[in-house]
Amino acid sequence: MSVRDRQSSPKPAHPDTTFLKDYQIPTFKTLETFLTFDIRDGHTLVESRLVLERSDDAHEGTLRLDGQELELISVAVDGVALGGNEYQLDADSLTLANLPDACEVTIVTRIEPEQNMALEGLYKSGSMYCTQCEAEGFRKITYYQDRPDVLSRFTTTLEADATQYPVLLANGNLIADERLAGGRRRVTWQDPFPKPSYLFALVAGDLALLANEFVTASGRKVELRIYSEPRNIGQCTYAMDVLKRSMRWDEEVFGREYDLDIFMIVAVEDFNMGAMENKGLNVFNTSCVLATPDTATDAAYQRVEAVVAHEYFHNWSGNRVTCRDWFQLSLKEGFTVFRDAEFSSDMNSRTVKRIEDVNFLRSVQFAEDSGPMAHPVRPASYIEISNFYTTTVYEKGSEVVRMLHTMLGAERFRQGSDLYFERHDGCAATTDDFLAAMADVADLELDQFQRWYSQAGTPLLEVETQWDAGTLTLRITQSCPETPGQKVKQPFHIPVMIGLLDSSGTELVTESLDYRGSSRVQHRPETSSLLLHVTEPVTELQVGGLDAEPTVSFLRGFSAPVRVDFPQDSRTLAFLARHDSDGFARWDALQTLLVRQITRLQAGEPVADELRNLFRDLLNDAVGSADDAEAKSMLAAILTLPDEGYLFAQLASVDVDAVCDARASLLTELAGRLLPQWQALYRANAPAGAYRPEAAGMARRALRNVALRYLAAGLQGQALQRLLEQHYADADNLTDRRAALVEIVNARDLDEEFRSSVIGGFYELWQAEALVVDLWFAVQAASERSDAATIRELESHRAFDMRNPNKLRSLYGAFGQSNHRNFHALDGSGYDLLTERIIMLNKSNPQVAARFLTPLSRWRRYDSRRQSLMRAALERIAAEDELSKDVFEIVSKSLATDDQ
Ligand code: B3K
Ligand code: ZN
Repeated sequence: MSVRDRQSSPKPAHPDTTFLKDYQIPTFKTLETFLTFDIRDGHTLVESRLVLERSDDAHEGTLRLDGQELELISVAVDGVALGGNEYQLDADSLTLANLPDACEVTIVTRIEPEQNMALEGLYKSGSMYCTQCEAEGFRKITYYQDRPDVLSRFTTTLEADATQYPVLLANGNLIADERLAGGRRRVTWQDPFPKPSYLFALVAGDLALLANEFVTASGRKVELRIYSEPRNIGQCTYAMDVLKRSMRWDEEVFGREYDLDIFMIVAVEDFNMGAMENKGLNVFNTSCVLATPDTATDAAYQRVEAVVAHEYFHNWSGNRVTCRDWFQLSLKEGFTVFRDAEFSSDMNSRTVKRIEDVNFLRSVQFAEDSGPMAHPVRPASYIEISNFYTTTVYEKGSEVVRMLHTMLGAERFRQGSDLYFERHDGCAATTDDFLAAMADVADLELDQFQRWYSQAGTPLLEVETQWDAGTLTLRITQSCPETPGQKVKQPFHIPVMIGLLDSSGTELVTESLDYRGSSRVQHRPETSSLLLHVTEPVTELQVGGLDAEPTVSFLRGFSAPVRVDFPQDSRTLAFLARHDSDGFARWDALQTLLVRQITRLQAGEPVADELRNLFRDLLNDAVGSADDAEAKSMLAAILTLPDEGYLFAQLASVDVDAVCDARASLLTELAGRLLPQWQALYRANAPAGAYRPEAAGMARRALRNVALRYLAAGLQGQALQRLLEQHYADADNLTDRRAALVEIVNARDLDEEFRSSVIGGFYELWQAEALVVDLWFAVQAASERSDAATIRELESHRAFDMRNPNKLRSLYGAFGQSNHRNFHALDGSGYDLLTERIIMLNKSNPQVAARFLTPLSRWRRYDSRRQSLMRAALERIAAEDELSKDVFEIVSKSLATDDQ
């Protein structure tokens, strides 16, 4: 019997909230899942046969299956078709009652991937079919217990036109391949590892293949395949190299070996995020796989490296051990971000990676933690889980794992991770399970540490020192601001790495040092530091036996994700920036000086001599430094001014123009006063040979392009134009070409004809490369010279595509997040533009629409005029009919006046 009942899902006015406290085990286990996809032009039929068994603890035979936007064709139990009165169907579910303890349920649904603009479930990207199921996309393919704690063995059969779709892929191993009548083909894939539905994937297309192999530590051969549209396959070799390095690294550092005989990556142009770790069949945004010197910057190469590794590492941290429910998301994401960061640190400069990560955390996660969407690493509730793939769950989650690593030490941490994998292999686990494994191998009580998972907000450490007859006392007061729904916070367990320097910069923390704390304190000889476990509201550390008052290097390596208020004077900070043996602490001291200076400039105070002299010395050292990649990339990081987003996140309230003006005037001053030094640095780092995506070249380019940044701020007229023209013309790679393009797009006193000929010429030359065109859009969208009207012109460019998330991010993401002056224009034109597009995307692609709300959600941090404009924008969105859950949640939480 054919039911043909299309359940489109008009969204309820006030969508439900899901709470962690309401978790219940599933009523049925799904032992086997047999899926057949009959792919036709315009629609696909999906047959799903589920082998079910009632869970031991479940008392009733009711099975609720999730399903959305599906046309139900038929339902049968043990081969007997059900009539429409024998099940319950609504917009989100199909419920079957009185099922036997063990049974088979067969469901046929009809879907239209060609119409799927939300890019969740099965959809079409160009000529290729692909899927994205995490978190809750599988329910748009068929009715299923679409939750991560239902693990099942999947067997997937795909039927499609053999000529149009010669490549048919799913998870696991290929077990059958046959030609059918009418030019069709049928293949079957079987995945021996039980998995939740969010890890399901299929791909069908006419794709090119890059193949390779890997031999695991135990000697098993694994076939490696990267698929892409044929025109892109030449750009996949770097990703293949990274994949092999990641596989080896995970064996060596975490003892994790790959488990299937085949590992596949498919590059897709239309994708809502970076990539997805589906079992044995990772699906990637092209932006995270493709890389050649002309189409990827050094930063893009590093992103490919990080993301390929990240998705591969999920095979253990996420797939073999998965999450019990979506509140546990950081169990896999925080841990896997930590793992990929360690990998990148081992492949590149560890210190620079740390600086980049902290920079990002402070700019984006700290802002999230102090805004209306603040939530714990393990949230307690959500309306739409897609909104919780956040920097808090990912990056702060990784910081929490890093703190465990710091406290346990590398060896113990590895024992803890081995124990965690051993205990929970093949299961769905919780963040508490992870902590329990770490606690069980260490001599540590982690109950208080658990608060990092359950309390939101960025803790603040206020530090005071006292020097008295050879004894230094550090008094650390911890607090944490209130966040939505959490007014009062309990003290955190915060590991703080502390170094002490004498006046010549010599490290004073040694074996023989006399120290004691009001909480536990340990000596860490490998970093000449003390590790203080800050656990009390006020924690004290006393260090005796010192000859003179030392300089304190506080929170080395950023050993905890906290803000620090330590009133060290400018001389002390400049001293640390010069002498600290911890590279991160050197950068951090300079950042503090710079942020302080920018704040002072806003108040009309001049640039301090201290800072100018420090820059001069750093520059002189940099020009004369040996050709050492580590030192050069470190210097490039140190000499870069904090960007506007970073500054905004450090301030309690933001005066947009004043901050941007102050930053610009500091740049101009440091550029103008030290022009010869910047020129020397620029020349000293000219390319040494053809482009290679390797540390040495990346470091030279980074340093030379920092110099270019200052030179562009310090030079005018013909001199500036000659420099930029030359830099642009000489570039044999996208990193250098982009650096010149950014300056040319931003410069105010360049010949307009030159400017537009470079911008137009760039497009003409690279129009066939989608990712390069994305960069071209993004550079313009982020430019101070582009107001909302410019963005509207760019929207009508023939290369712009409202369906492609990469293009959307290039334009609206860059405009809302990086083009502060114009996005926050006082006539409201920036807010209007973003609001209109969010309203439009709310219907076609809610996940992407919700992401673009982030800058508006921070409205309370601005002046009263901007506040009222931004609030009006949010209210306009809130008033729309049929808001998606994604957009509804962020808008309503942004506008909420009291705690929810
Ligand atoms: N796990 C995916 C993210 C899925 C996002 C769903 N909205 C990629 C990753 O973090 O590895
Ligand atoms: Zn991940």
